[in-house]
Amino acid sequence: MGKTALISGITGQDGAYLAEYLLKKGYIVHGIKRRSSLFNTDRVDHLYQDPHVDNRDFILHYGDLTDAMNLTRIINDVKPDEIYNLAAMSHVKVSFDIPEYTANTDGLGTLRILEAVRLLGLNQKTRIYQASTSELFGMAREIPQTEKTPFYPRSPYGVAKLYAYWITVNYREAYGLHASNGILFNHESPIRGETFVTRKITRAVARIALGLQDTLFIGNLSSKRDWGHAKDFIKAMYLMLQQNEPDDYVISTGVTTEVREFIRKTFSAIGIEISFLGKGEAEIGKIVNINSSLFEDTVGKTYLKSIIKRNSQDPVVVKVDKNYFRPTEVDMLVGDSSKARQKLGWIPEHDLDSLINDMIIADLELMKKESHIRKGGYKTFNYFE
Ligand code: NAP
Ligand code: G4F
Repeated sequence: MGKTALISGITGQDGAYLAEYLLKKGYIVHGIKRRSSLFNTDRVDHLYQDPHVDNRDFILHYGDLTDAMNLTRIINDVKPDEIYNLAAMSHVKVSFDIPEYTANTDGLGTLRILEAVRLLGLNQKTRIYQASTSELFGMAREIPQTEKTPFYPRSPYGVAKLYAYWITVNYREAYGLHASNGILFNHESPIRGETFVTRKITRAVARIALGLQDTLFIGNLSSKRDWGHAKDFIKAMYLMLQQNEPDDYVISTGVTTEVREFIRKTFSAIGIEISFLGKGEAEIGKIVNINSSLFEDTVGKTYLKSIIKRNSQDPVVVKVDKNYFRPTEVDMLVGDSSKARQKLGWIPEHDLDSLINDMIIADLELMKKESHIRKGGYKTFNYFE
């Protein structure tokens, strides 16, 4: 018999990759999805199995991290060997708009899962992974950040996750739960939420290349992040729950990059060289060269003429919009994941260039569909979030 895993946040980026990974390992995967007025299972639709079929190994349950009774019932029904608590209101900027909801979901939600496992007497059976975050380091007290670096969160999201981190440690120490925190640095992918900065950039660059959008409006260009690939990072979650002892681990690539550089690299991956001019809110990103053969290879010959024409009329493709700035910012994150590499044997397979490549290729494909839809006379929309 394979193991049984329960994933909260299965419809999110990490939940989808983790579900796929565990299914390949022979797990029966249960997931918690929220009720929504539109289908919200895009990222796991390829794993979906008809509920009328026997012996399914992928099963979804309606639930919400703010509903303790519902979580307790699901955990009691499933009696999982492993719980991966990935559900969260995960957007740092949005957490300033909905701080109480964020605290409830990201902070108390974790408590609800831990308490359910304890009350159901599953302490010895069920191992728990808590999705902690490098946002805990916030105004980072040292460079690079390790498991021993003091926390200094800078957003309602970071503060809620701080509670979740410590309540996980507390349940481990108080009740002997096999509960581990993965302190994951930013990880991205072609299925990253569209409003996180990397995906916002790769989508916008693809749209600009295809003539669907003129400008990328962006916030703080100078903040630095340690960006890895989600496909690498979910493997670390699994590894943590295979250890004899629970523990807390930093998961990161060890390389930090400015938002500005991420934008430059993304354009460059499709043959568009841009340079940044000006300062603060007046900073702009301007096309300085187009490598026609690289553009043709990556984007397609059909689109070359229009990008050249557009460049001759208006080469400015990036503008700063202060609405994307945060009340308090995390300026710089870079992690030291030596402990995970040594104890878990975790080794990431992607670097930043391969991540960007993966994302821009996927977004070009996606946006080409939109381009065809427009050419067919139908309406499509720009989202500037
Ligand atoms: P994501 O794409 O935003 O997915 C979040 C998931 O949580 C979605 O399935 C979402 O459901 C679900 N969710 C939100 N509120 C919920 C609630 N009240 N009850 C039940 N489910 C709820 O996030 P991700 O990037 O996969 O990240 C996974 C986890 O790792 C999150 O806890 C995040 O905070 C943490 N983390 C992420 C990173 C990163 O760089 N990606 C780094 C460190 C830590 P819907 O699909 O219905 O919205
Ligand atoms: O992509 P971001 O929104 O991610 P952020 O805030 O680092 O949070 C992500 O990583 C955390 C791990 O450290 C996770 F815990 C969290 O759940 C989430 O996945 O922003 C990255 C940086 C920030 O400094 C932000 O100010 O990019 C800057 N930025 C500049 N312009 C922007 C924009 N961010 C967004 N979302 N949109 C912009 O237009």
